[in-house]
Amino acid sequence: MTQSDRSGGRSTPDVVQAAVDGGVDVVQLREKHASARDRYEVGREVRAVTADAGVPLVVNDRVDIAAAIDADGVHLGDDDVPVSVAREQLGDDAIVGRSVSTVTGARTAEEAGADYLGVGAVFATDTKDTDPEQSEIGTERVSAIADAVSIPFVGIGGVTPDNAADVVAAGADGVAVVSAITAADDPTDATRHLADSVAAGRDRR
Ligand code: TZP
Ligand code: MG
Repeated sequence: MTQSDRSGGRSTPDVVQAAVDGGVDVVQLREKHASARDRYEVGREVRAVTADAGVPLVVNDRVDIAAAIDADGVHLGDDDVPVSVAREQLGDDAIVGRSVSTVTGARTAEEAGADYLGVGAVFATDTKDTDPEQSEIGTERVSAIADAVSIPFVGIGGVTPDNAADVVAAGADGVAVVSAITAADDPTDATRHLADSVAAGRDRR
């Protein structure tokens, strides 16, 4: 996941390249404060980096940008178009993800046809202003959601190499991060450490 204003002056495509080099499985383009034109321009560069590496790319919020840059899919939240609308516009093969923070929300998103969920915020984070009810849901909620749905999901929010294993051991299929990679001195190294922590979490199941 990228967010250029938290990338220590590095360009988004450069951070994505570093994360890809470190073994990231999926990239989400998250340029919350950028204009549509900037999202499109940066998105095209990120698309080139991810396509070269064979890494899927999803676009946060915007179905139109996802279509315009030929991304693999879109990631939607409460303020975005419904999953069914994105599916209709992007097609059956597109990846459509949904942010949720509750068991009910997770079940609803699964029924609506989401391919995967982003669950959080698991821990405290400065990256996103989350409503108090949606923040710091903790690993117990992660386990409850794992019991409630069968689509894959990633835990997000305050995830670092130190706690990613706990999120995965609790039942998440993986983790999604912003600052643990974008603000790292060495984003490639940080990605490797996250992957090691995720693997350790799987071993604890
Ligand atoms: N959704 C829930 S928490 C969050 C998003 C986008 C922010 C995650 O950022 P960080 O820096 O990994 O805590
Ligand atoms: Mg959104």
